[in-house]
Order: sequence, then C-alpha cells, then structure tokens
Amino acid sequence: MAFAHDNGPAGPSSLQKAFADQGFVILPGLIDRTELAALRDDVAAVFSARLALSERKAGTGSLDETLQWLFENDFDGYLGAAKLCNHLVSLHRLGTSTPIVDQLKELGLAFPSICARPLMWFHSRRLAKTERYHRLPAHQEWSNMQGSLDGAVAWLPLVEVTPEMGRLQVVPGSHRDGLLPFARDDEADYPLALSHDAVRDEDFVEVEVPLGSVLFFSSFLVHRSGSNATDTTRLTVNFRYNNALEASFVERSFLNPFSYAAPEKLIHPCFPRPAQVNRCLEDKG
Ligand SMILES: O=C(O)CCC(=O)C(=O)O
Repeated sequence: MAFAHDNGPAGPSSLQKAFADQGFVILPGLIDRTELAALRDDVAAVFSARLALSERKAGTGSLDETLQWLFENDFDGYLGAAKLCNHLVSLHRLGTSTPIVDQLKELGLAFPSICARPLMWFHSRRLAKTERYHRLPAHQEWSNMQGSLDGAVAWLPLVEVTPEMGRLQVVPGSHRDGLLPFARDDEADYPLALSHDAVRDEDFVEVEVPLGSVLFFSSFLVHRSGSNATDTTRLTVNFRYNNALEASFVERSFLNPFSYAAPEKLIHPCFPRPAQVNRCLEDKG
C-alpha cells in the first residue's frame, strides 16, 4: 500500500498535528531537482575518480555500472568512495539548507542541531555483502541518535524510487510507544523484535516519496527498507537532527553517542615523500 501525507493547503499547525499523530510527514517538492542532480553528479564524480585508476577508464558507463564494477573488482575503492559520499559538500549543504531547517523548526525542533554526519545508502542486492546494504531491518533511529526526545530524520531519495525498488516502510504512530524491544542488541541498526506484543509485520505501510520531496520522521518511528528487486541502485540520504532546546537533552548534557577522534598514528607510515607533495602542488600550477 502506498501511503503519502496529503499536505494540501494545510497550514503549519495541521502539519505539526500530522507529525505528532503519525510520527512522519512527507513534504512534496521541497528540494529543487537540479540540486539533487548536482549531488548525483558529485557521487558519480567520486566513483569515476576511483574507476580512472583501473584499466577500465572513467566515463564508460552509467553510475550503476561503475558502482557494480568497483564493487566486484576494487572493493576497497568502492567502500572508500561510498564513505566519501557522506562527506560531500553538496550533501552537507542540502542537509543544512533553508527548506529543511525551516521545516524542522515548523515540526517543533525549535533549535535544530546536527546529530551525526549524513548517511548515503546505495541499496542494491548487487552491492551488498551483508543484508543491511540491501535493506535495513525494522528499527528506530533513536538507537543511534540518543539525543533529544523530539529528534527527527529527514530522508529523501536521490533517484525516483519505484515500488519495485522497495519504498521505505513505516509503522504510523509507532513513535508514541517510545523505545521498543530489540531482537538483538549487539548488531548495527538495533533491529526490533517483530511480534504481536511489539511491532507487527502487518502494521508497516509503504511511503511514497517522489524525487524532490522529503520525508520527515520522529527518531522513534519504526521503519525499514523495502526490498529492491531491480538492478538499479536505490540511492537515498538520511539526515539526523536533535533539538538543542529539548529539556531532557539539555539535562543529559547534549549527549552525543558518536565518537569522533583524530587518528593516533599514520595509516600509511612514511607517506608522503617530499617529491609526492611537490608533484601534487606542481600539477595544480
Ligand atoms: O533508506 C532506507 O531504506 C533505510 C534508511 C534507514 O532506515 C536509515 O538510514 O536509518
């Protein structure tokens, strides 16, 4: 079932009410598609730069082909490029853009702050060594945010996600149950126990988020990936925010569970030699 919030002519208060009742809202056409196209171009440029190192030169195929080739033939390069995409200036710019920040405020995050770096997902069976890179199990974002009680996620696709590509699935109203029991607590994403006492499989609904629209959801909303049955990568991004004015967050000293530390030693000892630094500088001259 497709489930989209009809924003219609409604004012902010009905949007806030829908967000409070359902735990999510979809804002149609919030982001200019040209901005999304520029972000996709940046993603392609990162993977192409790595591809250019190999015998197979850049620019020979689509982004999907490039991803697939690197995944199969240069996994370290694939992984490094995928991680770099979380650090793209264009991605961070989108996550701090006025339409998104203003919308967060409208949804009740009086003083939005960034919880963690953005996450870009490349969901595809063909790019997955483990299940989570194909689809994420039922979880609540709270487990990896643990910030303000009104923390929220802005989720948006970078490509048109058709039903066959597995739309995101949510359990409307589940945010009101607070933190739910985990199936296993020693695993990334803290998968939730699915049962009649907790979250039921039949309670999930698909959300339709067209390109340019943004889904905002409570950090307690139960959600999971749909299954991508196509060969097209389901490229999506997820931005996480806390409200710096939420009372329990202030009391918990603005707790942030992510650790961020400078490296203790050089990853490649003796790199770089002076000649390598100079060559790089001369190449720019
Ligand atoms: O995009 C998806 O399918 C899942 C994203 C998600 O649940 C997450 O990043 O927490």
